[in-house]
Amino acid sequence: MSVRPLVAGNWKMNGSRSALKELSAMAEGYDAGLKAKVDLMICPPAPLVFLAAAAAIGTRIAIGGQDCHTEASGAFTGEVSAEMLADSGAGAVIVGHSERRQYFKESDALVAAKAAAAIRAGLAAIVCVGETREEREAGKALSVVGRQVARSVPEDATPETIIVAYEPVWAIGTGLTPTAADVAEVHALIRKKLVSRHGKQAAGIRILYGGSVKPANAKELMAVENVDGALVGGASLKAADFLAIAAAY
Ligand code: G2H
Repeated sequence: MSVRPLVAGNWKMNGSRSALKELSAMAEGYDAGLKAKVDLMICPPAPLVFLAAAAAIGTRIAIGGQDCHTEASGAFTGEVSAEMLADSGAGAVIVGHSERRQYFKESDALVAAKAAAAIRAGLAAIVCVGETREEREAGKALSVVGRQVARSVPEDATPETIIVAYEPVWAIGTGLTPTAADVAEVHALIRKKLVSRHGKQAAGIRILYGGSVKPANAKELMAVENVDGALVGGASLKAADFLAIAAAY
């Protein structure tokens, strides 16, 4: 099955209203040639989602959140629900990013509940998985990622509701990337797990690679089988870099 690729930018806790000029520059550079090949999404910090979504109207650049609560509303001070993101104009939300798993102790079960909340709100959930350096060195990368996929992706996943992002923790923000062969091995495993649990339609679920994706390595990474796009952190903050990565398709 041919899957339309997605290049999604995760701005993390970076950016202010002035950063929206980068979004405008991305929209300007997202020309007909690129639009024919690849979908684009930017996930700014929560306070910018509404403004980014307004700025993105008519550009075909989707806007996503970076996290959500499992409940739609209630006494959860400081939290943002999937419904609120949808109401602000988001079309997707990242859940289970390794920084959430590591610093906020998010479990697979919580990530699955957040993904289910996203679907409830009409958002696509970008479910992140990935092994630590210790796990890779111990030869456990495939078992860890397989377990995370099985436990973090909700039962009713479809290509419209779920995107999986493989982000080896040791590659995030470090400049290190796995070899193309290692990426191929993990993405093949993720595809196999998705199809065995969610049926043939799961061949259409996009599996993104994330972790130090840059213009210089995007072509090689995006050419790997079962890599249906990228989740880009640092290099998504500047329009020129982000567009160069998208152009790798
Ligand atoms: C991984 C990635 C974005 P970076 O976290 O999700 O960040 O590209 O900066 O490694």
